[in-house]
Amino acid sequence: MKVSLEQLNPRATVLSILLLQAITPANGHYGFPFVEVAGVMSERWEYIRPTATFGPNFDYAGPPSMCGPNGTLPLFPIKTLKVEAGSTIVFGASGQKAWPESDSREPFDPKWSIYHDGPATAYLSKAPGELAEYDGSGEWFKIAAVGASDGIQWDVRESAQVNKLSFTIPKTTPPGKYLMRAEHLNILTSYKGTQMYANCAHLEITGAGGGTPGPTTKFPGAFDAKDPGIWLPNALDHPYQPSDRLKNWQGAGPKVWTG
Ligand SMILES: [Cu+2]
Repeated sequence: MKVSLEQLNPRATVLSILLLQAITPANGHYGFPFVEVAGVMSERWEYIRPTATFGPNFDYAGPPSMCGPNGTLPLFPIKTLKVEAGSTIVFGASGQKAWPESDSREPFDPKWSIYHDGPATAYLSKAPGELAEYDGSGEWFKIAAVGASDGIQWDVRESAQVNKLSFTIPKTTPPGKYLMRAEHLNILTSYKGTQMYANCAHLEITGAGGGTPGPTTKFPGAFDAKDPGIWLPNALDHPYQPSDRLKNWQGAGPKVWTG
């Protein structure tokens, strides 16, 4: 049955309007629906598991902590990007363009940049079979943490106008099909705390392998909201002198495995 606004009581109408305002794309935040392939940005959702929304994710302990809302399995079929271990994977950022965001096919906009300040990380998890059927319930290892290389300000911040996150696949990563998770955090002292933005790509990693990735963790399970790698309000008080704590930021979850 279709319900028009007139059929709803006045209180419900006000509530509906407030809800509509809360989900309007203009208020949307961001995600990483693109990857760069041989220097060219992919299509939206070509290699990335679609997510319904780019709204801030506070569910550090639940399934959305893995690949974003609705990212436990692909919402529709996507391609797998073949890459050699040792190469760099570039995730392209975008603001929300439609509701649900998974319906959007807007191309990469190089003028758009991440407008929140905070650290970034990347993780990999090997699928036991096909990526299309992999729910990410296996082991995950961290391959990168991007903090504040000057020890003062996050590398990814509004004033730096960053629109891509680049991560190197460790050279000795065992070959296979992997989910690759890219995350950016928006460090806040207010409201519900740190906001998480995460998306996952489908990768087929080639190469000689030889490494034993670890330590590993699980999603969900790697994080909680008060983890000292996530709840970082003091990191907004930029030090006058470089701080090793910001410079050497490793994030929540396991240590970075470099191969
Ligand atoms: Cu935001």
